[in-house]
Amino acid sequence: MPWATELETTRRRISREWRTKRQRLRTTIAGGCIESVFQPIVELREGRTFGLEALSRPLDGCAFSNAGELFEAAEQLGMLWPLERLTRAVTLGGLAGWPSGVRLFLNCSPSVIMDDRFMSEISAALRVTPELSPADIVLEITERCAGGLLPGLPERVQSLRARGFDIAIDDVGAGASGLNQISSIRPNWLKLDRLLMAGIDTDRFRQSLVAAIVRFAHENGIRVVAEGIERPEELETVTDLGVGYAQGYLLGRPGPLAAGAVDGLKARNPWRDDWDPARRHGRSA
Ligand SMILES: [Ca+2]
Repeated sequence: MPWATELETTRRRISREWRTKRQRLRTTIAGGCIESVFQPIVELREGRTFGLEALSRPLDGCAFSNAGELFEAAEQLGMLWPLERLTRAVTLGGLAGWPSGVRLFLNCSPSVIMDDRFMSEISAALRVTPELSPADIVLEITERCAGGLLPGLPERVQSLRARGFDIAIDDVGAGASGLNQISSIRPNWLKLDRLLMAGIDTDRFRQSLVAAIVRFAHENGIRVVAEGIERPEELETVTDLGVGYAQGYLLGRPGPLAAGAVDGLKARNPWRDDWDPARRHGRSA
């Protein structure tokens, strides 16, 4: 086959695949084929559930098999706004029975936060959501959007903070969540990526790195969450390093929000039996 013909065939195939993917995405969004599940974020000093991160995943039978594939397609096709609008609506619309005093951690892509519709939309949603006010919500700025720091993002974040929201930088230590982003956004929270945490109990180098982050956070009034904690040894290590909050399968898997779900999640935490916060007297960040 001449190369020009081969090129044209490839171009048409790719174009067809993108059209199909776009159609699958439109169908998913139009059909509302998303559910929200919630994973606990535990405050380590007292061993209590401090917050719940809302995670969205496609329903069974959806055109996408998992959340990663779904959000990747939305980013590629420039459709993050309608997808995240749907996930926020599903999350905020399903808060009946929300436990009082527990914060909601909500993922938002930088491009969505920068959309002029974001502020008015989330404000309107909260006006009809009696369970929560902005002070109960931590907006996690995710690194799903490639391309680094968007122009105007620090100012937009500042106006969200002025309205009462807390701001977290998500996935610190992975991908686009770099030092420049942290120094520009000045977050209230840092969420340390799971890749930084995996096996941290046997890695002195990463322990030293996390200790430095904790010191920096403490000096600047920033709270730190260790993500992806799966083993008691990892939990023990991050606690000893002064990390104040943790999240991961060891502390609770994502689950539906039902009455008593928080207590249920806490009761299933295998580390709770021998948890002794009294012997933890390191500072927390
Ligand atoms: Ca997150």
